[in-house]
Amino acid sequence: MRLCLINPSNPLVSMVKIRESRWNRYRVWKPLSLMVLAGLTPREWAISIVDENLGAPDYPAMPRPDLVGITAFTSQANRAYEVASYFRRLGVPVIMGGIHATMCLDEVMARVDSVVTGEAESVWPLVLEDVLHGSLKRRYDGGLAEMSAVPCARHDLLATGYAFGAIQTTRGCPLNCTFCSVTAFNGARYRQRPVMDVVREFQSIREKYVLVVDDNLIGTRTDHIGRAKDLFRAMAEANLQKEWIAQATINFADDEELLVLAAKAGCRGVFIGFESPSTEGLLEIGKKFNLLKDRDFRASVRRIQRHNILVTGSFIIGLDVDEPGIGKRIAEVSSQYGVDNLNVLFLTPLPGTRLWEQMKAEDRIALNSFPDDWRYFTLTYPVARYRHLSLDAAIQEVVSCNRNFYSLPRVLRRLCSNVWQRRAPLISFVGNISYRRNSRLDCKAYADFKYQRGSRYDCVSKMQTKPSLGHNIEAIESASRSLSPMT
Ligand code: B12
Ligand code: SF4
Repeated sequence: MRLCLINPSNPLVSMVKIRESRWNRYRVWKPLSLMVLAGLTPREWAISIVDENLGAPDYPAMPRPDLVGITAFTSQANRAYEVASYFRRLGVPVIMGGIHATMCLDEVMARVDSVVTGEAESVWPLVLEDVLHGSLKRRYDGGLAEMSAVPCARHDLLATGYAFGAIQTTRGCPLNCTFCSVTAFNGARYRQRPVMDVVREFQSIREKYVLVVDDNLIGTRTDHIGRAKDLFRAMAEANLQKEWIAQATINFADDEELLVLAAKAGCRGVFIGFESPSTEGLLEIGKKFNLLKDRDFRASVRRIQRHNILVTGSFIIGLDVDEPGIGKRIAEVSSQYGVDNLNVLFLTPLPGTRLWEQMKAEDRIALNSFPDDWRYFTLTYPVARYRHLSLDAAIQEVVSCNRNFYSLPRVLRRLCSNVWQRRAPLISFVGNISYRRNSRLDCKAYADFKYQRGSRYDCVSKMQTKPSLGHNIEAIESASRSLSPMT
């Protein structure tokens, strides 16, 4: 039996534009979900994984599969439906799973034969049994998996074409920020895989560089951090010879022993969500965690960097507290914090989040013709109506933020400082150049975006009839005024 697992591509995602920027070659990441599913699949199935991010294959030339499994983030949903429809026309049953299928169940059920919601570990073997017996059900719910049931992913199936391997060591996040899907999907309980399972899986990864996909590798509580230390000790003892990057909360900086162990285990970079430069902004999105301990962010970043670990800071533009000038402010604040890279994104109501519920209730989701508009839910397009920023102004803030932070003098200053401190200057330089190039590609994409979707923001009259929902009518009027005639 042939199983074909597919990761659909969205050409609007800047990091998959390899032809336009060769630096993106270092930023195409392996679809771990499909490698985990393959790890759960009995050996009698012949499995192929198609990652469209490396280029869509010639499907008609492929041997006909007996079953197709498709994964999708929300931004990949449209392409997922196209691929599903192609295989269904051939009479091949199509199953979809992952975050979008879980959050938009009805939409997905209407377009595929069967849907797996939640984490797949507890149900995937049953799904395959049902396929073999011709009794595939319309829906399976995996809920939250036991972490000891997470198998070693099949890293051998996607052996070439990637700069980084991928692994997961924990799931879930207790912080439940309003804009983030993780707590809704993976739960608030922080669940950790057994340390030795992780070490063994690391050993099966061929790439020297690895992305640890955990949303927060170290967790927020003392016992979480104790486990992270155990993991790092075991990784160092196993002498894995890997270098890896991960995501963590800013408390990573607070424990010297944790930093020493992480560096010894191969940590070279960490991605931290600062989200907003203001207290009001952090309160608005529910990330009070960043406000604890009266934190000095610059000192925290420095403490991490002293261990030769690069820091990428992530911020959001479009919060209700954000006013014109926020882009420049974020660029300045990030430079003050001393981060090596900056990732700035539009506030995006992703289905299943608290933000989605709020914006939907307030009629602030501007791009709401689904499933067509999902393609813009990449966090690099403004899909909502922001309180103080018109469509043009929101785009302008992101552009000016990137221009400022990734100006050549600033990039060179960071390079010199990293060379001086012998802190992975090459990796940080490649990161800077890649972000710089992608922000330029995004600028071009915004012109098309405004042409194709700009008129959707032009609904002042509709919103004026609902003042009780808390809209700033002035901001909305200015949004419509600022739309170019092209839109
Ligand atoms: C790694 C990661 C990335 C990598 C992706 C690597 C890749 N090619 O897959 C990179 C950095 C490229 C990335 C990019 C983006 N990401 Co991202 N990413 C993640 C992260 C941190 C981990 C995903 C992961 O690998 N998990 C490990 C696997 C094992 O878990 P899983 O994917 O959930 O799969 C399990 C189940 O869902 C299920 N399953 C999944 N697929 C299928 C398919 C079938 C057939 C079945 C049966 C089951 C099944 O089984 C698996 C085992 O239990 C998640 C956060 C999270 N916790 O999910 C965010 C997350 C998925 N990303 C998110 C977003 C928004 C994006 C971007 C749009 C924006 C951005 N700038 O980051 C882009 C879009 C990229 C694109 N191509 O469209 C959101 C998605 C929300 C949504 N509703 O779509 C998340 C949830 C983060 C968040 N804060 O909300 N991301
Ligand atoms: S943004 Fe980060 S800290 Fe907040 S809920 Fe998501 S994973 Fe947790």
